[in-house]
Amino acid sequence: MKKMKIVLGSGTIAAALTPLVALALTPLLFGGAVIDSGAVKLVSDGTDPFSAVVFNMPDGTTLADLGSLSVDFNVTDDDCYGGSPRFQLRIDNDNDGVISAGDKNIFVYLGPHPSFSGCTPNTWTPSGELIGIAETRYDTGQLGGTFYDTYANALVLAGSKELLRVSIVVDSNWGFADGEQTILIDNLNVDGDVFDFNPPTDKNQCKKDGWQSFLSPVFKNQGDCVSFVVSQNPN
Ligand SMILES: [Ca+2]
Ligand SMILES: [Ca+2]
Ligand SMILES: [Ca+2]
Repeated sequence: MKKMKIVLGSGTIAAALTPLVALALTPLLFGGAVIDSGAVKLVSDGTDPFSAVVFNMPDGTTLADLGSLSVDFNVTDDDCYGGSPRFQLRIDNDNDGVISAGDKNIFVYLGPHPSFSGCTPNTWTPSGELIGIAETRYDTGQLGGTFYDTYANALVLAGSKELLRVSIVVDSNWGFADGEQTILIDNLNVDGDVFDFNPPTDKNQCKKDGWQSFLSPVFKNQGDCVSFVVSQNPN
């Protein structure tokens, strides 16, 4: 569920006047991640063993606040393996409000349960909604839980803790003879913000900080984004 901070004035209807526009999340490419034909190509190899798309979550977001999480993925080389690909939920376990050494991760594995390997190659596969599922895809080992855990128990262990960062990770180059694993991702949904990694086609996509969410091309500001849309749609 999106967090909306509503400050109630004393006996007034201040809340009704507060614009209820949550800022869009901004995806950050990490390691060998690149935009490729309107998707993100996550490569794990000798150069970049760990590739990811990373979202720093708004201050005060708890694990329980995360209302949706899903992605379409396509294993192009070689397979799902060794817990890759996965979502990685960074929990502020030391309660200091920032990324620090005392944090812990919950992992949410993709691919066929329970091995999380044997993915169908060169095929777009939807993860389905991962929030609220009963399937034991949540690895809460770092928080004192188990490798095969449920969403419900992840909430028991850390639901009220701050969720600092959501990442989708590919890092199993070590598991393959050629030392390389490649997975494409698209239509990534993090807490209701859906990223299709396509360029903007409408000026409205540039507004309300929307310009910050585009990775190919990258924009300097809203005006830069609007100019791009206009240039692509001269009529
Ligand atoms: Ca911390
Ligand atoms: Ca390979
Ligand atoms: Ca796309």
